[in-house]
Amino acid sequence: MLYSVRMRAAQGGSHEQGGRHISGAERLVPAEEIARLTGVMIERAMLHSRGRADFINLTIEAMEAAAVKKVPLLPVRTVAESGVETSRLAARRALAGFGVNPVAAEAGFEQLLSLDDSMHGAMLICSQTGRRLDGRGQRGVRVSRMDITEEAAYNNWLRQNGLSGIHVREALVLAAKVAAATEVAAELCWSDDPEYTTGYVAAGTAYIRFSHLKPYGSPRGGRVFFVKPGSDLDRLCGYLEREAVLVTVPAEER
Ligand code: WAQ
Ligand code: MG
Ligand code: MG
Ligand code: MG
Repeated sequence: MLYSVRMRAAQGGSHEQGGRHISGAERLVPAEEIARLTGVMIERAMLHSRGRADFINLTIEAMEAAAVKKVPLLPVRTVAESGVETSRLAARRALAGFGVNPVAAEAGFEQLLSLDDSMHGAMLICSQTGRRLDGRGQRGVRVSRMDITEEAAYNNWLRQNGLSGIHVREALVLAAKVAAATEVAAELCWSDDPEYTTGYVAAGTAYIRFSHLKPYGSPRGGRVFFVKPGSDLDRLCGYLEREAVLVTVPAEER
């Protein structure tokens, strides 16, 4: 049996009461790991660089093991650009390469940059028109119920790719789940953690990192999922929010 363990933390009350989002985490683990993991999650919420949480929601839920879907990690590469403008330009090019209309990419950047504070989830934006599709406002769509299959193999894979740290470790898992949705053309993301400037563009074939998608010190970040026209949004949200996914390390890269 696997358990979905989810934490979300806010300041100034709960997310529902309009509290400011501080941090969140999502894992899928066997029973014996729950106690240690929840301790780590709570510590993280209390000591976060975005501020001290005064509301923490912890959810632990058993998942039907037979319903767990497997998807592979995405091949990763890094584009090192020292400036924010050059990084964003390179990210726009990557989005175009994944079939996102430049008008929609522009709208995605604008919507991310105009957030006055961080959202809890992601915005769904049409990959052709740039129109916001989810109608969830500041809450957005929260991807949930995912994890890596084997920790040790993942650690090796990260090391081989020259990657380390909690941000990239979690983002690669989330991006693999999102990119596996046929409705999603591409994802654009950067962190809301002030000291973390690296962001990425991901799609079914690649996860491309850009070293400066925001200025150092900015607490503004977010995620945009560019959705193909004509997609079934209920099916997509059901998959992102509720279907359990284990992300696997490709056999030839262990
Ligand atoms: N589902 C949907 N959106 C989410 C989720 C989720 N589970 N978790 C976070 N977000 C959104 C939300 O709007 C956050 O404000 C925003 O993303 C940023 O979240 O080096 O750490 O956890 O390759 O701060 C990317 C680069 C790091 C990693 C991203 O995001 C790398 C990161 P954070
Ligand atoms: Mg996070
Ligand atoms: Mg896809
Ligand atoms: Mg964060």
